Order: sequence, then C-alpha cells, then structure tokens
Amino acid sequence: MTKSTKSLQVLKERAILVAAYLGPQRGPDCLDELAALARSAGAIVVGQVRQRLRSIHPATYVGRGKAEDLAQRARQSNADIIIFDNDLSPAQIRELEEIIQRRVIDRSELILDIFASRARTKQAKLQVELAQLEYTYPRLTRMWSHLDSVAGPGGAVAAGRVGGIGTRGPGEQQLEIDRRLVSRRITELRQELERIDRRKLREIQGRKDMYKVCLVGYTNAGKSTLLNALTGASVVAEDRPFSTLDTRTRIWTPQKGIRILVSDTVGFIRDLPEQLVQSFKATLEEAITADLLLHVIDVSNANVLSQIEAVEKVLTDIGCGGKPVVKVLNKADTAVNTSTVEMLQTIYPEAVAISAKLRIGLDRLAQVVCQHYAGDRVILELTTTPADGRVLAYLQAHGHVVDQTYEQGLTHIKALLGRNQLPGLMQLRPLQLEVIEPTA
Ligand SMILES: Nc1nc2c(ncn2[C@@H]2O[C@H](COP(=O)(O)OP(=O)(O)OP(=O)(O)O)[C@@H](O)[C@H]2O)c(=O)[nH]1
Ligand SMILES: [Mg+2]
Repeated sequence: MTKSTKSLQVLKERAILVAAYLGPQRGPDCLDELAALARSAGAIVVGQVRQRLRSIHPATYVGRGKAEDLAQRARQSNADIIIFDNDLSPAQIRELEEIIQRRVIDRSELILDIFASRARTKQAKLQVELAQLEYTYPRLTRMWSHLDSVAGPGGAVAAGRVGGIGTRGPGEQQLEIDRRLVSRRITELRQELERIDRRKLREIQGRKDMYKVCLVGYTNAGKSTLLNALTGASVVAEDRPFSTLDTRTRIWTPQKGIRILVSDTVGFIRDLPEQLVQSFKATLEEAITADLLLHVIDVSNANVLSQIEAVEKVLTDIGCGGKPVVKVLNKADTAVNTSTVEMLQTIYPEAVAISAKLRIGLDRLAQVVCQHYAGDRVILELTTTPADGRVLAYLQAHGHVVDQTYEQGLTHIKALLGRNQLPGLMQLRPLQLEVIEPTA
C-alpha cells in the first residue's frame, strides 16, 4: 500500500448527519447535499437523522432527549463525528459534544474543511486560513478543555488529532496558540490578501480591452467542464462539491476573429458561510469585473430551482445584481430531465440548453455570447486610406461592410458594427469616423 493511500484512510471518519428543521422540511433531500459534502471531506456516512422541531432549544439546538438518542446511535454505529446541517453556536456545539461524547461540527465548518483540504494556490490557502480562523477558531478552542477527556479506544476522537474533519488547515496548529496571536494572524492575513486583491484587480484591469465572460454557478454544475469544452483547457472537473477553488482564465474564440476571456470560478452553495464569501472576494472579483456572466445550471439536480435562487442571492450579495447573465442549462444530456429543461426554458426563455460533457449546444451558446459581445449595432461612416488594410479587415471580422467607395485616394466605408467593438476600431485610428444611428 502506498503512503498516500494510508494517509487518506486516516481521514475516513465515520459520520452521522443530522438535519433539524422547524416546520415543513426545506427540500426533498436536505441531507443529500450534506452527504455529498461529507463524502467530499473524506467521511463515511454511517447514519442520517432528520428531526422536526417545534422550537430550537437554546442550549442544544435539538432537544436534550434527541441529543441523548444521538449519543446512543453514535455508540452503536461507532461514529466519530456528528455533522449538523444547521449552523450551531459554539455553546451549542460544546453542550452537544458533552452529551454525545463525539465531535460535533456544523455545515459551515464542514464546507470550510473541504476548502482547507482543497486549497492549492497561495491565495486560496490564505483565504481559507482567514475564513477558518474567523469562523472555526472560536469553536476549535472549545476542544482544548472538554474533549481531551472524551477520546477513548474505539470511541470519540481526541481534539488535537491530526487530519479529522473540522481540524484541518490552521486548526490543529492554532490550538496551542493564544488568542492574541490568532488575532494578530488574522490582521496579517487580511493585509496580505488585500495586497493580492489589489494585484489581482490591476491584473484584471490590465485586460480591460478584452471582453470578459465569467462562469458562475452552484458547485458541481459543470463550470470547469464547460471551460474545458470551450477553450480546450484542462481544469480538473470532478463529481464532488468544490473541486475548483481558484480562478482560471482562458481565451475563447467563439467566432472567427473574436477573442474573449473566459474565467472559471469557485462554486456557490446555499448559505455559504459569510466568512468564506468575504475572503474569496478576490476570486469573485472575476465575476464582478466581467462583462457577461454565464450562470451554469445543473438540470439533473432535484433541487435545481433552489440552486438557481442560491446563486442569484450570492450574485446580488457580491454586487453583480445588475450584470447581464445568460442562463446555461447544463447536463441536458441526462435524458430523465427533458421535462426539467422544458420547464426551465419556459421560466427563462433566453436560457441555452447544453451538455458540456458531450459538447452539445455549444454553437448556440457561442452565438448568444457573440450577440452580447457585439451589443446593439450602430451604422458607421468612415474614411481611411487604401494602404491601411487594418480598418477594413477589422470591420469585416467584427461587423458588416455595407458600402465601399474610393475618392481622391481615400476609401469611404459604410458599415454595421456592435457598439462594444467601437473602442477596438478607434484604436486603429481611421482618418474620419462618424457614428450615424443605432439600428434595431
Ligand atoms: N451528464 C453530464 N455530466 C456533466 C456535464 N457537465 C459536467 N458534468 C459532470 O458534473 C461533475 C461536475 O463537473 P465540474 O465541471 O467539476 O463542475 P464545477 O461546476 O466546476 O464544480 P466545482 O468546481 O466543484 O464547483 C463532473 O463529474 C462532470 O463530469 C454534462 O453536460 N452532462
Ligand atoms: Mg470546477
């Protein structure tokens, strides 16, 4: 057995998932997503508990009796960890851990943990470290005191154990460091990230002459697969949440003569922890500065409508509310969902159905993107010299030449061009240029 397989097994914790909800259940499968996240973090799901509550118990979130049931269930199924779909306060976690005698984490901690184990670039690592220190640190400190006594053979896991869910990233190292050091580290990280943010912004602004499209969407919707299909990139695409944490930008040629930048971004998820949104601002900057967003939607997901809603909420939160968006109905090859595709196309008539994986519908997508790229068309009259072929070539590549006459050694051209292509034309400095009128 190789070393890496061994070390992976350390992470295979046995988890019981719990979703407690007030009133009717949120979705048909609120635990499905949590299970995918838990598996993505390396856990083995050994139990799922759904609990309807009349009210939230301040001390333990679920009632004390239910917590005791969970303790028994954890012993019977030899579970290491209990993962709640709900956000819990540090005090509730402490109380639940006392009763259940196992580590307890919530959905946000689980998401942060996945991010911690996936971060590869310096920026992503810093972002995750910051988010974890801000969100997880107050919770991790609880383990110094009471959980040290909890660990036992075959039972719960000791607090400081390396590699357990919720203890990865800075967690295990920070446990011995006092609060002052942590807050100093938070300040350092913020400063360093601000520096990276500024650099990134300069980088993006430096590309401002190129049209920018950004792929956004719920995690696992197929953004990376689409980037690969459009641009021949080789970004990792996997069937698990959050395979992409870093932005990748590639050049796409949707039509001859048109080159635009396409960026892949980190996936969204409902109730994304605020700390993560904040620290991933630089990654999301690509979306903020994009000219057009392609909202990639997984039509094979049973919760497709609530996923769309969650993505729209994040987009509004990060200030992309008013940006032009094309909805891309991906995974349309999954035959089961033809009715979903039809339903979504009724709600969003402009949406484009594709299969990124099978590369179906990409021509239509290219067409729609090119329409946005061109913007509304204007009629131009301009004059150039016959020796300067660049102006004519540009108009032929990006627009439509209506008329061309020669007079006194000059070329007069009448053409149609997308408004967004005007700056490119200006750069070629025609002798005279007049924008006549917008056309329908
Ligand atoms: N059937 C089908 N599967 C697809 C299609 N597009 C992507 N997938 C699969 O969906 C899974 C997720 O794809 P990714 O491209 O990694 O999704 P992503 O949106 O980049 O996900 P994150 O980076 O994790 O947010 C992979 O297993 C893909 O093979 C498609 O058109 N049809
Ligand atoms: Mg991806």
